[in-house]
Amino acid sequence: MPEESIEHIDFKELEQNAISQPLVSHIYTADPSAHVFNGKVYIYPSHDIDAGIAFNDNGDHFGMEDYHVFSMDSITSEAKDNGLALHVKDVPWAERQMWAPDAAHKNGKYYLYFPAKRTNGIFQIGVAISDSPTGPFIPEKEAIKGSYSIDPAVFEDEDGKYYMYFGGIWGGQLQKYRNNKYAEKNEEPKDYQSALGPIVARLSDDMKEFDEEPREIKILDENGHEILAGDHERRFFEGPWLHKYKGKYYFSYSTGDTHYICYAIGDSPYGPFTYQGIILEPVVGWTTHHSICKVDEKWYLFYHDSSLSKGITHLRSIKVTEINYNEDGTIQTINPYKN
Ligand code: FUB
Repeated sequence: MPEESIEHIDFKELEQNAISQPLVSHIYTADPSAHVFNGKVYIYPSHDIDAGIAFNDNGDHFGMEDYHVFSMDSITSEAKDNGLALHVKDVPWAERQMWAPDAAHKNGKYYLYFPAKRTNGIFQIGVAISDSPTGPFIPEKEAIKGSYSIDPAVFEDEDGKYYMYFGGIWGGQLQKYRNNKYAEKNEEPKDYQSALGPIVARLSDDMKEFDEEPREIKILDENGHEILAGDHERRFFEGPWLHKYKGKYYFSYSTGDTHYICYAIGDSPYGPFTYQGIILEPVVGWTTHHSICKVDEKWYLFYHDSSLSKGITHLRSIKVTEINYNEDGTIQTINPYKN
């Protein structure tokens, strides 16, 4: 992921124009996955650090080592840091790069899902379990069988089934897979071919495995055609999220190098989803990553930007803002910095 030029940014003005301020400022946090468990808001973010690694397109400078969970009594209260929840040194199969996590709650247990690289440099997704939403979490000895790439997001449907969405291209390695199989020679499709889709798999009853072969999701344009790999303003890049609004499934994601959070709507958790538009315009910093969560009958977008670190792409801060739906179910686009 290349570093963008930040020389032209007036950070004082930016802070004044920002629609929301960092929820956490004593450490850097990113990729916030938010959930309401037992009436309280819990945020599962990445914990950004400066690992002293040079910037590159593989995202090696995102050298995160652990997770902290944040809790909020209400959407306007302070985000409390509940301390170390999981460290990479305690995960037997993982070596480095604890990227964007998510969590789920079932039958009194809490499950933290996280991507990390093995010693061979390949990302997989693991699960760690706790009796508390804030951890500490005890990791399973091995990664989830058949998992790959990054950015797990777990959605609980109204029928009690749980689905994991995952995947990210470039540093997230999704371009190396076809039909769930890795090959070093695989690359992104050509511009005129269908873009690579994110992946979904239903989780097993014990929440520790996939209950089925992961499937690729199709994102369609307004004519029912698959979004093409060359359509960088709309194609899936990373950061999948799924929420349900008025009976429809909303799949949202980052477009990576065009820096949008956008969304597509479908009738099933497996898709296909039809592209609808942009939820969040670009933020300061190369990456953009979000979650959507209903708190007390209102819907919120949790996201991050690099304004606190004055534009350092791998030192980000989590934020929250309300999202609004139009009568027809479309989402009003948010500009993170009002002009
Ligand atoms: O935080 C590391 C990576 O940056 C995440 O996994 C991506 O979604 C991007 O936000």
